[in-house]
Amino acid sequence: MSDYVKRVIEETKAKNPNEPEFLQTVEEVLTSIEPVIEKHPEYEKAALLERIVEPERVIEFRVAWMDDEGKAHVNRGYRIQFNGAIGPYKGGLRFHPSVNLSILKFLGFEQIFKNSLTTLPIGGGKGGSDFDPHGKSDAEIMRFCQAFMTELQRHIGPDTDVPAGDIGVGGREIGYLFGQYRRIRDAYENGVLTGKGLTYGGSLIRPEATGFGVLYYAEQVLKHENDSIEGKTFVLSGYGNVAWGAATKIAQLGGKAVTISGHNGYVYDPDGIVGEEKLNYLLEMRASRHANIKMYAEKFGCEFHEGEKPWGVKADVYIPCATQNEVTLDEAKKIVANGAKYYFEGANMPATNEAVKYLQENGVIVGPAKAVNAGGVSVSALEMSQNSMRYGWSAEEVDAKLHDIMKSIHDNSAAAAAEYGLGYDLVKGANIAGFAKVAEAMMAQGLF
Ligand code: NDP
Ligand code: 2IT
Repeated sequence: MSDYVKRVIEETKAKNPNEPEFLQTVEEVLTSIEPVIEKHPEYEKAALLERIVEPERVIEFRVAWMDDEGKAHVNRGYRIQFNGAIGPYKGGLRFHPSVNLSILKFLGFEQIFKNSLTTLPIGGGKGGSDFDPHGKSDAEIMRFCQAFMTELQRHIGPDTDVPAGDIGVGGREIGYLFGQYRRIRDAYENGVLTGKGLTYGGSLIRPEATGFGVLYYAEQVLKHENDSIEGKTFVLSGYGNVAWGAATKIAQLGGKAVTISGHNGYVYDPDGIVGEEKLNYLLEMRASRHANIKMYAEKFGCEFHEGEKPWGVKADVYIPCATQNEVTLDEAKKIVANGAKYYFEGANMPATNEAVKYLQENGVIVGPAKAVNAGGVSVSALEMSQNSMRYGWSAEEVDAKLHDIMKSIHDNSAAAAAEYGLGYDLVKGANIAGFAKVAEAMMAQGLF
């Protein structure tokens, strides 16, 4: 390994001992871009890697809100403005009890390279709170979002930092967040958030974008292998925004998703999660106060595997769409044993680094998160463009642009890997292609 890369990984570990998820991503990205670092000795003198692993700004704040019984609660809010070299900070907000600095720093770091890969001018950021939306009433969600935005608003803006959704933050939450931003700022700056409703500046296809993008990327990979989606069986985890979009597009392309999952287990539906009734039910479940994957099994009479993950189910293609580290080495072994050829990351960092390595070494083609799930943030950037123009594109126009972007992401990743003699390694290729643009912009802008 290059001495410079090795040193920065060690220093980052020493500086952030309590941030395992962040360190996992740093190790993955920095080891992937080694050949670029070797080609550019000037990066070490400019301390480029030391700078890129350090967020430009970390904001942490108190969020106090009142429940329906009049009891006060306090949560912690965050926004990580990780890297603004190629555009305003851009990335989602996650509301989940597991949220902490390590999780948001891994997501923010990953977002830098993902956003660069989209070919669009957006920097990397991420935020959220350890607030748990499960079981909360609509009024409680609204009061929490208002309290969260009361502080966040002073740090963001359409040209500064543009948050969006992630786990626990969807269209409803974005609406409440925007309402509070508008009330405090007294300006119609709707480019400050993406994933908005269609009546106040949202983009068509943004709700579908991440899941559709996953399949548009997958199509490129399968084409490369002289293969196609039609007739393939898919194992998915999650049942939220990304899993819904992916299952919808799989059905449209003639494939069949046979599993979905939540925190408490997975559902096996051998007939496939196809047809409007089932796909709409995913949306209903996700929006419900009592969201629980078991509801699907009961409604459609399928097997529910309590406390289990779906990776032992046999399929052609595996697409994790829930959360980080849901595929460990043991689970990667199950995927390989099932004879799978493809694994695409809908969620962010769904696998450990050793699991990814095992999949690749055993002939599974891995599409990494920062490439595969970049369709969501891509259409977010298109939403920003439409807000600036004060004009909206049709669903067909946005969908066509999304398709082109996902193809570029695939092609640029494959070309970057080939350029460095790495074959068809889409993991290293995505890191190299994403890093190259940010590195050049940082070098051009001087020491900062
Ligand atoms: P949603 O909130 O819509 O859905 C989250 C899903 O993940 C639910 O099925 C939830 O199940 C499950 N889940 C969450 N936490 C856990 C956990 N600790 N263990 C097991 N299951 C869990 O989120 P999204 O669909 O938006 O996000 C899913 C993933 O995709 C995340 O990794 C996110 O970062 C990533 N992503 C999202 C994008 C977007 O545009 N929304 C864009 C790119 C990536 P349950 O309710 O039972 O906990
Ligand atoms: O992880 C992600 O890319 C997102 N949650 C979407 C971010 C965005 O700004 O649309």
